[in-house]
Amino acid sequence: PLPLPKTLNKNSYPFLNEEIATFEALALALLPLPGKEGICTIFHSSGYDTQTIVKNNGKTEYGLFQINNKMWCRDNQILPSRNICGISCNKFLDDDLTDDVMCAKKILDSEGIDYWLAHKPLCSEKLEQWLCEEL
Ligand SMILES: [Ca+2]
Repeated sequence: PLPLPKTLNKNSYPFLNEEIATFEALALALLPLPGKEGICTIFHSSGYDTQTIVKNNGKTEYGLFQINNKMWCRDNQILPSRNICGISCNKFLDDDLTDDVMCAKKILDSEGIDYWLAHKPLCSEKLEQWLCEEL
């Protein structure tokens, strides 16, 4: 599991269990957004499952952050990849999130939060629905 960053005060999230608190910490560490939007975006992208692989429009997206093989990582598909993160896509399916977070930060810097298509419709405009699920 990812260590909690120093800035996270777990007492602020008494309703979150250990696992969710870790993802909340991850979202806080990763996304330049309030934590709930970040964790909501990750949930709707991969369901918190690091083994998620989705084929989408000729691209394949890997792992927790659904990082694609067209721009960011390289897999054994025929399509050439720009492989901006310089990494094998399989590295986004393991339990070590360090490389995932590094690549996701590059994506954020380059494309912004809109890379994650779930963010706008589900975690920005309709964030209240997400908050309700925790009651
Ligand atoms: Ca990894």
